Amino acid sequence: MSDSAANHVDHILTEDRLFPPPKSLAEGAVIGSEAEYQKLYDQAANDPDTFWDAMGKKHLHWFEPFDQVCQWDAPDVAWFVNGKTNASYNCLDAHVLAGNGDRAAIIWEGEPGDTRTLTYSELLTEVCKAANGLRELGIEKGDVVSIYMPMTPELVIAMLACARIGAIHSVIFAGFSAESIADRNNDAQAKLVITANGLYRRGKVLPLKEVVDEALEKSTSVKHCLVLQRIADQETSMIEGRDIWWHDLVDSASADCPAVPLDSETPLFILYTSGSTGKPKGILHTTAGYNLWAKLTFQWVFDHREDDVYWCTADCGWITGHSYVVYGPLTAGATCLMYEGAPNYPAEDRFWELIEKYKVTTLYTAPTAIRAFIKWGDQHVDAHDLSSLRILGTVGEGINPEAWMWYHKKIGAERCPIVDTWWQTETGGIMMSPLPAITATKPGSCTKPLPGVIPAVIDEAGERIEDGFGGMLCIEKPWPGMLRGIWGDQERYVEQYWSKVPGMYLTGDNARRDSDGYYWIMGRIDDVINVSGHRLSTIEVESALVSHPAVCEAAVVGRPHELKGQGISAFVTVTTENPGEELRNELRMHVRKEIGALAQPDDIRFAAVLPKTRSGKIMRRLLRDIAAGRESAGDTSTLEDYTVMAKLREEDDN
Ligand code: 6R9
Repeated sequence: MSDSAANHVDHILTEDRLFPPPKSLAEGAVIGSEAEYQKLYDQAANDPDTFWDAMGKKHLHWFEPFDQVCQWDAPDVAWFVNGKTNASYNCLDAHVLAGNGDRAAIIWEGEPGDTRTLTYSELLTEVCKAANGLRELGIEKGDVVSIYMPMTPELVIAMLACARIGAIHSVIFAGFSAESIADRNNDAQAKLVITANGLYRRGKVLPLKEVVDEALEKSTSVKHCLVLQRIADQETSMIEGRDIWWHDLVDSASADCPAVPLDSETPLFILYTSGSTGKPKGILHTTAGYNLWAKLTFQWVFDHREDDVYWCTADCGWITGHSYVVYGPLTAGATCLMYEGAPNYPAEDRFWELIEKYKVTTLYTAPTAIRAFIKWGDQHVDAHDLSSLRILGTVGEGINPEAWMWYHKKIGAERCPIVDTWWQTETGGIMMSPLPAITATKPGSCTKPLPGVIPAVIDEAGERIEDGFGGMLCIEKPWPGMLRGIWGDQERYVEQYWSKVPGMYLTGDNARRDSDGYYWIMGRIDDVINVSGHRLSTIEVESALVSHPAVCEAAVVGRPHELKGQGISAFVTVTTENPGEELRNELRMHVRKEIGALAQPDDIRFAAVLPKTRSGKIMRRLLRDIAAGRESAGDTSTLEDYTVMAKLREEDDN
């Protein structure tokens, strides 16, 4: 264990397993050798203008060329200045004009088993019709459109229709409350809400339109509501003059709608993410830089090949859905599987059934899903042929090494590289990740930065930290996909991302770089636990707990402690029925043995479930309140299941 200075985060978990990339992937790979990666990385770092000039010209269509690559005056940035492009053109027209219109763009499966395939030509037609429909409703360039829809092709069509005419989409997870929708509508001054009359979830119908109706009572700027009839025989109240059926508007609209040439910095979308406290913030991304970053990172990280069937399981209500269901893969001309429903409906093998059925080559999912699969049991996996898989990906949280090993062995049959991709809503696309054909992976590390990403690890005093110690992860130089601001709140933008470490983008995560130059994300800065002056990262203690066979998931938080400053509270879900004092002691000893006495939890609570965001991230902030015995303050609008908190408090009382 390192000597603990107050300025850095201690690193106590040792992980020395190393998995070389499969040799078979090198031939024909997008980035096929270490030398090639190093060349790209060095070019982007040393001569960014030349590098991005070439990348911009090669990978996007320009109605008018840009005359400057990057204008940077931290934190203000503009990429591909004065160029004109269009993200919907890059996603659709470009492929159709290149003769690839018949290639499948989206292979969709609804939860009840209904299916639909859209080729690039068909998707283009649908997007044009929808874009003309939006215009009929008075939507113009610069208007904000909220989208609250199930994972159906129309969700993608709605996003691209906005992009086509320069309207700004704001996708809201279908499942958020009426209040959350109204907040977002009002903050963005949305003019239109696009929704559906329902969605299927675990065999039930959720009446989305009813939620929207309630939201619209408090949404002052919204003029219209466009409603997809997802559920055929669902009674749906429609308010005359305000509400329009998608099929009434779009089906008869003209399919002729040329993409509008848009300035590179035209806002493409706003996406609300929960701040740790206070109201959600609308992260703003603009057209050209974001589009390029999404495409390039998709190609690099998933080593995209023409015959791939790629499946990103994320919902479009999350940034992963924006960048890796829509803009990245479609700009790259990929064939994407899209699935509407739950992973455990009708049974816990739905994902494996889909992979077998569609011969999926690339699977991109989240640690929360992987932990659920482990819990549900290997028999669901064993029943299916997963030999089509080539590459596995993960995103959203750190993946505990034991979950990584399961993914590697059970899903990847020890032959598929795992790309553990670290990035954020704010970064627009993947920032650090293994490259499947060349990077030797270590379970729990997102390995190395992609070309164009210059990370720095900084201590509390603002100094760079030497390798091996944890500190605040910052990004030194601008990159094309970076956020351009928080919608309507420039002050918060500067304060949150640009003031603590001057001139650098502050990610809000802690990280450490090891002696091989690999990065290890250590969790959010706010989550660090200070035990007797030692600053511990949550993920390391959690990974130690998860490495015990009885533990499925673990969340660790600090709580006030008279002697140590902070004590460690652990919340765990386990496979054992009726866990008690014996297991509690065993887990304490296990952590002690794995990473040391200092990290031994002071209290361990067995929970049925942990509070998570809708994208599956454990909400440690809420657990901190429980551990400290306080009421929860701050925003809980992104919490997946409100009853979880009540259950945890009940368990606490017992
Ligand atoms: C894409 C996305 C961002 C935060 C990020 C970090 C955590 C995401 C991770 C990871 C460890 C990874 N995070 N990927 N932590 N390893 N591979 O998740 O965006 O929803 O904005 O969350 O998620 O803490 O700062 P977003």
